[in-house]
Amino acid sequence: MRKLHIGIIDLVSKCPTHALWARVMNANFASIMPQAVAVWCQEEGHDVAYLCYTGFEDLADALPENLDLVFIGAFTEAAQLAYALSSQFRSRGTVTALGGPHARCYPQDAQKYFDFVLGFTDKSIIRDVLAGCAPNRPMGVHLSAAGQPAALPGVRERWAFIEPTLKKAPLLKMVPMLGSLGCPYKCSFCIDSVVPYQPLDMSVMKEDLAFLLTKFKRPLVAFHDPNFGVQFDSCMSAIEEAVPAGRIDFAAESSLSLLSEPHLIRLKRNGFKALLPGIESWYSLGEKSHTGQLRGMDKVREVADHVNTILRYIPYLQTNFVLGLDTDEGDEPFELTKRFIDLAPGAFPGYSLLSAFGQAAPLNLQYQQAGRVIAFPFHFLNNNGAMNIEPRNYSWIGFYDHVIDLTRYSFSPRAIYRRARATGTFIPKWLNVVRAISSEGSGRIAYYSEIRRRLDEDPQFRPFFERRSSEIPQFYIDRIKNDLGPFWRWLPEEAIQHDPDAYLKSTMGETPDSERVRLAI
Ligand code: B12
Ligand code: SF4
Repeated sequence: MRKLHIGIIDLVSKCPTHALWARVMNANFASIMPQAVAVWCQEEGHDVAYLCYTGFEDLADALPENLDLVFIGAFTEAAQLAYALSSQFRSRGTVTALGGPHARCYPQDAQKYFDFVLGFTDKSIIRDVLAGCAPNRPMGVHLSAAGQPAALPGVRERWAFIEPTLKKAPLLKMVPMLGSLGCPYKCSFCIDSVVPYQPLDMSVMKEDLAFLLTKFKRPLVAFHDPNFGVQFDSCMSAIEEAVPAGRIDFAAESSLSLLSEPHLIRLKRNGFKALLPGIESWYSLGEKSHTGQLRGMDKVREVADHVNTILRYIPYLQTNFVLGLDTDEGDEPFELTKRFIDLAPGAFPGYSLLSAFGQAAPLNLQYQQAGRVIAFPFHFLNNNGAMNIEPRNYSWIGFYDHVIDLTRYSFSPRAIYRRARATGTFIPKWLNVVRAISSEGSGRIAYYSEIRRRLDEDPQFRPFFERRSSEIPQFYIDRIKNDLGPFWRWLPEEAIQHDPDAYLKSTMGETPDSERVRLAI
């Protein structure tokens, strides 16, 4: 096979940005898979140019012009940028392949704009793309392995791509690693609820940790496991065998049910500095938060207690909530979250608006069946730019009023001050303040207030939000145009739209209920 010139782009940002938080953190959010794909392509004897796009690079010039093949990794929020890039590359004769969360969630849509769309990806899938590297148009080919890969290149093998990416991070430098894939829990809204739990080879993890100790005085590792620590003892033993106590700092997403006090003692001893557990709801998902049948204020007290215990061991804690779940009704869920903020002031609250990412989760089929999914352009589907499911128990105006009120409460000067006081060490204190005063706090309050105002005043808003019209409000189109800047002209006109019910149609051959009858979910 001839030697191919291959480009690999990891779209961490969906557009150019100047935000302080992005400057400090985006390079730390690089994905593992584009680096793994780069390693595999090199192993097959090809030339690779890799770019992690953090929103500060000149995308037009960052890669060589004469590429045979380009792989783009994108979240759904970056889909429109990815589509525009693909059409620019195709115009130069480059074959394009899309992988990552967007390709997994919206393959039918992505096939219209890419020659290859990749779901679960292992080395043999990449070999297939390399061997068949030719345009597939108008519809790209969808390839997916039967499941998650059994092994992935470790840090040592990915280092040639990690190092230049971390050079862009001015302060914290987080090395992305994986200890496991999938999850044994079954949270119905989650992409991993149907992916079997699978630990990765601990000897690779040990080698990688030892390798990192040769590269940094004090490495910082971010585990990308969907639910870190499911096999807690073997994972901790591997760390203890490879790392002298406290020489590496770690961050991980882990569920509350795994964070018992004995586990916290061991996590602290082993250098864990940041944890991101999901609470999601005060009325459901008790298994994950280890609160069983507890509901409402009882669950708030129990979880706040647990979170305060965690904060005695772990300096940085983000607690994740989903707003707009079907189990929520009236003021209570929002008021309960405020009480939680009062009772556990040191935790940073991460809010996600309920979102159905295409075929990410089985539950999305039911939302589509019920005709509740709204075709907000992908650019806004990042858990806060838009909520693409009509809330079951709120009007849109009522819902946004609650979301704005809760966001204001969470990022008020009083809450920021209490969070800073309850956080022991400098970097976590500083991160919490920057997040609160930049895009996540004040930025979101301003954005949600604009949406709320337009729900009253913009004649295009309510019909679209209520699925009475499929015409995307000009407000959203103008934003995409503005954000994409020079790439706007490469975005195919129809790529602003997508079919919000494509998953349902692909699996059941059904159209959603055109009479808009609500099904009980
Ligand atoms: C770790 C994680 C993060 C980390 C690291 C992100 C990163 N850059 O990788 C952090 C905390 C930074 C993060 C941030 C966000 N995340 Co996140 N995150 C996850 C999580 C928990 C695990 C993903 C993971 O790495 N798995 C391990 C890899 C190996 O498996 P995989 O993702 O399934 O990938 C397979 C294939 O998709 C493919 N593949 C993946 N990437 C690529 C790239 C190429 C080029 C190719 C060929 C193939 C390929 O190969 C893999 C092996 O089969 C998932 C939820 C989950 N449980 O999976 C959410 C998830 C991916 N995140 C999600 C979201 C929405 C976000 C945010 C927008 C949240 C926010 N509002 O800030 C941001 C966006 C960040 C960004 N733009 O980079 C959504 C994505 C939905 C979507 N369609 O876009 C998910 C699915 C969670 C959800 N809500 O359901 N996230
Ligand atoms: S515990 Fe987390 S990763 Fe596992 S299914 Fe639930 S939300 Fe998904």
